[in-house]
Amino acid sequence: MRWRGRVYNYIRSEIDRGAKLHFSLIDPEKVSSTEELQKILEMVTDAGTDAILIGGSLQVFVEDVTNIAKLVDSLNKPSILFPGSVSGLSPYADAILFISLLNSDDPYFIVGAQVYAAPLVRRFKLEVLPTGYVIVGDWPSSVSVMGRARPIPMKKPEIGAAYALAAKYMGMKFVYLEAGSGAPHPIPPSFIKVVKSCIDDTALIVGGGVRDSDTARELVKAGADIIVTGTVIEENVSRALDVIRGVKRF
Ligand code: 1GP
Repeated sequence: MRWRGRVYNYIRSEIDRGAKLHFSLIDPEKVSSTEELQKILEMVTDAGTDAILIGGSLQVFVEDVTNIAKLVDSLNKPSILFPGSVSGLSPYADAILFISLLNSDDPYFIVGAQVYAAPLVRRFKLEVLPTGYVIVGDWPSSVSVMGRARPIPMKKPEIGAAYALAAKYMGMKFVYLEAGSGAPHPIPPSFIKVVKSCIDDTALIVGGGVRDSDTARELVKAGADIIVTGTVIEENVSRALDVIRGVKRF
């Protein structure tokens, strides 16, 4: 919890000095053993990942989230909750992406779950990172199904930009464009470019389907400030390390 209260300033100052950031996503449901996870966390940290996101689309056990947050603490990287539901909250993380799934058809995912979570977030004293979450893609993903989203077609960046602008005007500090975990394709750079040109200095997070360093670099070149990878860490950690190094060398 040593990063608590300093996470936003750290991210903001890195972006302001022109750096691009990488967040490693750990899904508690996919962790096979603590030893294995410890090894992976050490590798992504050594490669330069900037923070560890903890979360998944399904219900999780708070103990699993807490165990991951404690491991991250020992590596001195910020742990940031990325909850798929209220069950993803733990008092041991540094911060939380307090997300509103803006293009859900169900008000529960726009503000309902947040109302259930807010008193816990306060009680746990988590640092809050207000985030407008927008699902993009021409395929169903876990998050679009679970969140009852109406994903924005890849060929309609102007709609993505309108959502992102609305998030900015509502005071959100981050916009997260999500293609879905394990997406067949990441969001195209042309889409990112249109969105970033509208929201200026609001931090733009991009994730879903990023599996190699060249793709990650194209996304940051197009305007992504932060790249998130999850699946490639689970499936091919050496490729994940290439992605991290590619983003950090940009
Ligand atoms: C999912 O954006 C993240 O929420 C990461 O996606 O698992 O495809 O890397 P991947």
